[in-house]
Amino acid sequence: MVSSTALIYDEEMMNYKLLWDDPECAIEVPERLSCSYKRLHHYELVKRCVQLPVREATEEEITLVHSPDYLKVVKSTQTMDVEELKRTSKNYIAAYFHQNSYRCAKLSLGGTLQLVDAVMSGDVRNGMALIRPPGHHSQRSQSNGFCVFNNVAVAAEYAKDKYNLQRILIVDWDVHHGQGIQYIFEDDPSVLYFSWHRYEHGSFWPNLRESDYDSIGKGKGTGYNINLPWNQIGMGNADYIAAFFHVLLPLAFEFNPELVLVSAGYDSGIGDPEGRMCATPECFSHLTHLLMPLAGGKLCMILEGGYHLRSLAESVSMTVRTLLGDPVPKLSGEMTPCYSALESIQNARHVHAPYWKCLLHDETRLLQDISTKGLSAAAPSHVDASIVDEFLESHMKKILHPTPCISTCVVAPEGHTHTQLAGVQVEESILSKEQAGAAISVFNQEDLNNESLLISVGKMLNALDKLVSRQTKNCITLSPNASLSTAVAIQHVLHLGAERVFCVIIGDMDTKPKLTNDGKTLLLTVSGDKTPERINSHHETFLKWEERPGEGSSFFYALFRFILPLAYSYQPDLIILATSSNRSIGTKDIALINSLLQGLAEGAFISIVPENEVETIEVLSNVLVNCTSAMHFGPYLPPSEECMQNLKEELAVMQTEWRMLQCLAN
Ligand code: Q9C
Ligand code: ZN
Repeated sequence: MVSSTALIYDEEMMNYKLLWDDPECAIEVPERLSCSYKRLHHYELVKRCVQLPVREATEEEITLVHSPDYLKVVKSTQTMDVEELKRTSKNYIAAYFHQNSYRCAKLSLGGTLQLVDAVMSGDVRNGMALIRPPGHHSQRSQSNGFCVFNNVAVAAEYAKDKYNLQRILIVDWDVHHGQGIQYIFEDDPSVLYFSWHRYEHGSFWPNLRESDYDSIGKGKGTGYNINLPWNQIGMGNADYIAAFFHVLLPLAFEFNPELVLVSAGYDSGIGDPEGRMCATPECFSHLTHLLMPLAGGKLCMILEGGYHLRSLAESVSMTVRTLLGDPVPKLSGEMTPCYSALESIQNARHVHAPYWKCLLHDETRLLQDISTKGLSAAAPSHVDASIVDEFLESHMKKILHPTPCISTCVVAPEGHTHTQLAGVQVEESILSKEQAGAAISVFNQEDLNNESLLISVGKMLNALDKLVSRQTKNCITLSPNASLSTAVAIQHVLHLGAERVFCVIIGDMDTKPKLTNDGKTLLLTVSGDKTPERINSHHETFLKWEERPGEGSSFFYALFRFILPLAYSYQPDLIILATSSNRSIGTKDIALINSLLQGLAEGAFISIVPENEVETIEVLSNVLVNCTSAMHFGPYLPPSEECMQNLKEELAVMQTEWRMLQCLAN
């Protein structure tokens, strides 16, 4: 099982820069690379990655996307003097050439292809290419927006050819529209392109009509181009996560890609002079984490923009940390998307509904009169870059905690052997008198005579102590009585001072956990049975969900439409995922919910499984120990009418309180 992360970096790509005065291009500086790399060093991330050398892309590779004439022009800049370079640059929009531009552009593209090869061959699981020049604005015969060759577009064509891929997802989280990528794949259904971008109704660069939400692709590619224009600056963590839940992720999972390429621009992060958005560095951890279950984990991050050096470097570091499988820091800020973001989300969902099954369940409607239209852009509030530096200095200290030295605590019956669990810490001690006393309220007399149960619960309580004090990243309990262990676990973590515990119960439990009515627990039950009565209005919810017969899955719909937005709204500090033998969803679905919930509560997660559920144990421990689930979900199977109806009813109740559930502006 590979679990390594590749890092592509070569300081030779710093050997070009702007040689004349041009305020528009002045932000694209060589230090963008060295600052990012230094920060990775600072966090000791470089040595944890597999460092791969760059190489020059060949002419054949370049012309997978670019015209031979354009290649000739770029090549000719090698021998130009400054005046000629300046003249050539002026033939394009927001572009500049240097004598070394051609060489660096070849390394930048070649480095990208090295990453694709490493990931596709299985040498590494995922990786990041720290490169310049960036690529996503460049077009068949044009340099544009600091981009020379379209690294990501060539990488997609290259991967299609070399590895015979049918479906590639490109996620462009740079704050600018990658119009170059859109043009190249507009009519190609094998490449799903998603871009969010500062747009302001077209008043922001590159000021294109075709950057709006209604450019959905052409011909056979109709439905495979997703634009999410931001019509206001200041979009933040909640807006980005909402865009992922309500637009990108359902479509991406339905598309079921074989490879994911990210146009990873960090000008969408806080402090960037171009983007003027507010997303903090850990947001990029979450975005990365949410993409990791796709394509069996084959995820390539390719640097695009990012012009606030500190913000760029921190966000790059958060991305690489997450690729390596470190716990994802809690997302800061209010988890309520803004009105303008919801307008954009609503419209993007509406125009794509005819092409994607998973969008057909909800009512979608077009918002014709967008609230911010006609308003002039907010008065330019000049944010001093150094204020952001100071903010980031303290912010990162606040959100980053040392990674627990134990990865996974295992509570298993005596003599249990399980390959995935080899080498992780196994709890040995049994239930002490005091502990039994504290947990006693959920035991009955019969339980107290059940020695194997007492031993299991005793070990679990020790493991929970380690979990709450963050000595262990997560925990898996193989229990002789999962339902009772779950009830004890909830009680114990509250006793240890947990403030917000998100409990997810898959299947039916005999012992009903005792819940407090103080907001300290949020209970979600996913079961095939009919809905019991709700007692604890906004802190208790039941989802009727059944796996449908046939190849494929529908569970991701419930995840992105309901479970994850609920969890992100609640912002738990601990998660309990309990599975019973009597469950209505498949093992893959359990693996997926397990993986995705790891993005919350800094990974403080306990999984409770019946000890005889061998397959579930295998899958869960793989996710917990290796932070991976090389899953392939197959096609999207729409859920039954009855399940959909139930989900809608739950949504109606819950979304008044939990704001990330909302995907309509009005
Ligand atoms: N004030 C990349 O991020 N200038 N390119 C826009 C608006 C061009 C950005 C001017 C920005 C190009 C890769
Ligand atoms: Zn950009």
